[in-house]
Amino acid sequence: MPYKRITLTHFLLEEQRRLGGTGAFTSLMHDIITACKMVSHEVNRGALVGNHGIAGTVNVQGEDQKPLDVLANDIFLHMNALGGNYAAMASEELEDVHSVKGSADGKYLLLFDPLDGSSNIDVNISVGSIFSILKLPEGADPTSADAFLQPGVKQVCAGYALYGSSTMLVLTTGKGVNGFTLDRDVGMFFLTHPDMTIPADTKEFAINASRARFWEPPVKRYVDECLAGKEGPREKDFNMRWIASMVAEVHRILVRGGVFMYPADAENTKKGGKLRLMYEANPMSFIVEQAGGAATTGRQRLMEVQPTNLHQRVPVILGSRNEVERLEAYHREAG
Ligand code: P6P
Repeated sequence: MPYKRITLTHFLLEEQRRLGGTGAFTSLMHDIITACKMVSHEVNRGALVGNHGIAGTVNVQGEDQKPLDVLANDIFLHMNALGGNYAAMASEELEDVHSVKGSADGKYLLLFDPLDGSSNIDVNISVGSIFSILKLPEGADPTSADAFLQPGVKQVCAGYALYGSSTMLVLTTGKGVNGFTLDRDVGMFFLTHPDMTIPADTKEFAINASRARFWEPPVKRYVDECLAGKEGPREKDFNMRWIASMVAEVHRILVRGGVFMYPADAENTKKGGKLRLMYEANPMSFIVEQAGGAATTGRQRLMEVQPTNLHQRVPVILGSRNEVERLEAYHREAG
């Protein structure tokens, strides 16, 4: 019955009542929800309004910005400042911390990748927004990046919006993972994927196989065993996926299991890896762990990495728990 559906706003209010919250959290989530709806609208208009191509600017990562990268970043900065809940924000698209004017009592810090996978925009493949919320530490200076340098276990909330065949918002506040689908006609997200859980085993792995020549031995061993199929040591056939959009990969894993790998390799190890710890790896690790999966650098639980830099990169292996643990064992055996 469509009219028995629960909106995301109702879901958050129920959470607030259950946890005895003050409403600040519900209010700050509302601003993120609005930002995601606005980005979804812009992504879906695509080439009709000149949102393809490049913006002619380069971000702090040294990557060509797409018009939608810039627009999504501006939307997140503006919409999330209005509620006065955040003392400061950090974005993949900004070198430094973005202080929020006039939010003297802001208790939270927001970190986000406003449009992850944006190289897929022009070819109409799913992209997403990733966000992570930390508490502003007591007495910390919100204008300093140091206030943000907290390990992933300190996150109070993490989520992503996936701009795919439907727009979904997937969220955890540390009590499991729930997925919501945007009903454009009503303009609301409705609960469609309650209590998302990742199967512990899988037959599907995701890695950019064009980097095989750079892989470390434990990763090469794992992938070779998957490719060996039934006749190999795993005694089952595997499937491979690579979308080059982390949000889409993680969502597939939440829905049907799998393992996603962007490991350290001979080419990226000097930079620390490819993906960013604070606003890609940490929020996705929180979500994956809350759904019963696991997330590691290969040598350490990702959410226990102590950050040293706002934009630091990190190796990422996450997904079905038994597969991630197998990869960790291979890293240990390799020494
Ligand atoms: P590659 C997108 O740029 C991203 O940060 C992730 O979303 C994605 O998983 C990865 O990089 C893709 O990297 O090297 O395959 O283009």
